[in-house]
Amino acid sequence: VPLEEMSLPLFFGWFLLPGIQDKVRCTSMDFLKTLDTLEAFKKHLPDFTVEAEKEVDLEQYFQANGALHCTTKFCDYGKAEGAKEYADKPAVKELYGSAFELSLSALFVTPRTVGARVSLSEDQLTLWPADAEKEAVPLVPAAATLPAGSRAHITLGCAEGVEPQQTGFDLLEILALQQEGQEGELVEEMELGSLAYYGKGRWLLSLREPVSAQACFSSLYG
Ligand code: 2AM
Repeated sequence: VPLEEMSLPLFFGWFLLPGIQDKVRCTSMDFLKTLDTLEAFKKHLPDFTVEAEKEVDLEQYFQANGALHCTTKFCDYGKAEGAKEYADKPAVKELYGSAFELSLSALFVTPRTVGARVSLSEDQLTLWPADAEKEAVPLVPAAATLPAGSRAHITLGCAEGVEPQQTGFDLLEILALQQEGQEGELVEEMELGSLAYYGKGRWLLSLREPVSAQACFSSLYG
């Protein structure tokens, strides 16, 4: 990347503090460990992998990398549409470097990604780009009708060859189904919350107790 394009970061977002990163990673591992032993998961395994496997080790299936964060705006060093406008927003300038409490309300797993849904507060929504959901419309048409902040998530892992930005699309797909009135098939009450199946290998665990995660609003140059 040429130096003159380096004035804008790769992305802005909330970066989880180290202690809470470990906690979220452990919670996610526990969930994956339990999920792939459930009869219901085994029953729907053909929806999950195209290969005629009898079992899948979800902890191996997903690769995690980097510090846990919730992206607000992907800027691509200024090349992404609206990057400069976002960086110039008064809220972004004012709140840069501030601490926040993110609320993680659900975990979800698809054949492509595993992630945590972040339920943004009114204050946090001031940092959310207006077009975040609309950008997803070519892939998830119903995203146009979902409320701002619906795409907010933390990527916890991706299957081989899958880009992290897929996590947000996978979340939007599940939320679109919910909005259409599909509650998912309630599969099991787990210790962490209730697990529902949305077809095509999509699982959502609504956390009984949302996880509160301390995070710093900042950016990554990469
Ligand atoms: P993520 O937010 O779903 O994890 C660096 O690649 C970070 O920017 C990742 O966290 C990634 O996905 C996010 N990202 C990459 N490309 C993106 C895009 N086009 N739109 C939104 N976020 C993107």
